[in-house]
Amino acid sequence: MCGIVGIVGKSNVNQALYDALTVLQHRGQDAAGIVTSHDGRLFLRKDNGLVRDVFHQRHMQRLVGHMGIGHVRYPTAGSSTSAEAQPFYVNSPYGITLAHNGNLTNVEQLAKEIYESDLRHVNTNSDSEVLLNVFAHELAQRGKLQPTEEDVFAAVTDVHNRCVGGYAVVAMVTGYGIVGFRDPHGIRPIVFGQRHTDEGVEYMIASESVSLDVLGFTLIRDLAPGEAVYITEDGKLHTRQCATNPSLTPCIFEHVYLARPDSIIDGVSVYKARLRMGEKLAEKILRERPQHDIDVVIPIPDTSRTSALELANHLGVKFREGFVKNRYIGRTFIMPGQAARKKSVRQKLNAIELEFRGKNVMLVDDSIVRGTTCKQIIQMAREAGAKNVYFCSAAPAVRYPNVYGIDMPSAHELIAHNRTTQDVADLIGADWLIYQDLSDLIEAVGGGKIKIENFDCAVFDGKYVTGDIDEHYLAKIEQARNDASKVKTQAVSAIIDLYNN
Ligand code: PIN
Repeated sequence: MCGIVGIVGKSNVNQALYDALTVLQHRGQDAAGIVTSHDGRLFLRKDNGLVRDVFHQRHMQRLVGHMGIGHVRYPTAGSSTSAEAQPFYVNSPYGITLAHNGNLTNVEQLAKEIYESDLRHVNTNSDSEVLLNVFAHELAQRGKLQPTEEDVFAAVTDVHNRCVGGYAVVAMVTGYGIVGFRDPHGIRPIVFGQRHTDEGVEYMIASESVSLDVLGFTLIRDLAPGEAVYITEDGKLHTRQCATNPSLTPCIFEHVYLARPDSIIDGVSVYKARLRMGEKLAEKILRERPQHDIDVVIPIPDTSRTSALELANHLGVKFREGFVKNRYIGRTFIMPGQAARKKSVRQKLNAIELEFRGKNVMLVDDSIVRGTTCKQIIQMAREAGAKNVYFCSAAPAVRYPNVYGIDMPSAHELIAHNRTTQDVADLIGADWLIYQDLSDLIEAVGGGKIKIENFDCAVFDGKYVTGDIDEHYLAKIEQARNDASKVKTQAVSAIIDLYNN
């Protein structure tokens, strides 16, 4: 999962890009980058680290220009080296830079084509650099000295024809404009909006609407699946459907915990979706145990708080803050390797004993992935004196890997893979475990005012919407994506090697 942003403004956009990336920081803490364009020149700064650490005064001063793009990275199939921080750059045609959120599932085939047919060199293991080269190649095929919006849209159509997977992209064509586009299934989110200034209208394209809000832009809308938006350097906006057979199947996991609750994705408020998740969970609890003995509902901060609150309301049970989070420690899952992950939970969360002593507590989390964190949290609740520890997951059991750009563990690392609810309850040490039903999660997200019927729910049901994922592919990523290979930063090349052997 990554965050992307692009701005075409009326004055220098460096500060606005920086601010937007800070707002999108939850989507990736591994690396950050900004590139701007001024007088036909590019200015780029990218490195590993948080936005606040990557950009210093001297970098910001150099990032001049009225348009630019930015990226925050959470490593997916790629590696953690600073060479793989985004945006990526190719000099031909025009000088194109690109930032990508998602993952291409046919990257090995594309990498081969790029090398053997397009005669292009790719210098990293990142599928985003592959995507950039496909786009650059297709734009170059138009053979124009000055690309028009028709040329840019035709190149996006060709990208759709060649690339498979989840991708939300912003790319800057130096001296011409910024294009944003979304894969034909609309798996990853991307929105655009505008703000009025004395000098005229400015446009922003971003992963989440919250970055528009915070910078005073108004949301125009989400890009439709397969659609592209092109904003020329002089501020003219064009949109076009570039895919032949688009269908909206957005990633439901964005609503579970990836996105900020104050974002609106495909017209759905993430916050409201989470409230509805809590309501659905309460209904399930009442169905399973109408005579339950829950004394108190306690969220595991922060994401689950919204659902936990509504769950408690619907049960008519007290909602209490039983855990305090140290906000100065990074998200647990950014730690490479199991040992570090285990160690950090206690550094991150502390229990308020008086909320646990002698009580039957219902802990609520957004999801159970590896199960390592929640196991320790349940243990902490017991040590704080809880009589019974029940556990609720606002998402269904995560049983399958993600292949569209969320850094999920491989199947064997998922605690619920090939296990029943009771197996998981025993393993994490819960006296009672309740998972959200998938139909309820779909209803919670897609059943509000804006109706969405189909989602990418592959992590729950193993159905991959791009239709190209088979046992062979999953076996490849199983090998490529274990923690060791991530640390060794060889994931994509491992996939390519495995494919070739
Ligand atoms: C919470 C993110 N959320 C917490 C990620 C823990 C699973 N874990 C998924 C729960 S937040 S475990 O966004 O950082 O607030 O299954 O590995 O134990």
